[in-house]
Amino acid sequence: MIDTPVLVQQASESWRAQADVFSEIFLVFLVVGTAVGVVVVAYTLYHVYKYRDIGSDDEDFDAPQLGELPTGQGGGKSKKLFLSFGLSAIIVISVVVYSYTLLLYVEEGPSNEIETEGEDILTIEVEAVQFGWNFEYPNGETSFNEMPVPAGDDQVIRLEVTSADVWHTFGVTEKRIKADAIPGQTSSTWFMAGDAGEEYLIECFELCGNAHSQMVGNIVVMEQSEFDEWYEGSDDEQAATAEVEG
Ligand SMILES: [Cu+2]
Repeated sequence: MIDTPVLVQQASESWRAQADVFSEIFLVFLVVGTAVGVVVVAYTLYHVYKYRDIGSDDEDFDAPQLGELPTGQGGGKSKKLFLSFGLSAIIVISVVVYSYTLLLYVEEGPSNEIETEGEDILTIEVEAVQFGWNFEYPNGETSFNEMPVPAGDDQVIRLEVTSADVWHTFGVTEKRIKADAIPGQTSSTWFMAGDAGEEYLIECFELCGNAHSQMVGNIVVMEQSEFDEWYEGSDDEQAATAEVEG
């Protein structure tokens, strides 16, 4: 029913987006929960029908009284009890192990092994301020409220999130990511960039002041070439702006 080792194996082969992991957990819980529900309700209804009051004066029928515990009738009952407890335990433990394994994966994120190979990981420092988002890239490039990232299904974006003033929370619903932004501390999260041309809404998820609701930004997924142009070219732009201003 639930094959955890295979899932872990898939996870290590290519990094799955957090959003996919959470969708899968939701689907598995929906299916398992529905299946258990259908069995329990069907079994209950069957007994409601089987033991209904048909008005017969069957002398053998020993109707249970209020507060009376059911008595065992031979080996059949204890077998049933054992089976139902056993099945419940197997289902519950499988689901716990399965979701815990996936949550560990989400928590850990792309491994250091990949990072040292320099493979497709871009780390962006996120600094929350009242009221907006500062992004700083490895080459010192900065951006406010717009987070350009290069596209790619295997492009991992790692975020190191902190705050310059009060507590905020960096969150992107569509990517299923959320990280506290706390002054003097760093929390990390990550996501897969995905397709070019997409934009994802960044919101502050922690009430942080009177313009909290306007504390929004965008992840802008660009083609690699477009991103490189922005990434390498905007120094000139800044210099140009500085010249004009100066
Ligand atoms: Cu905020």
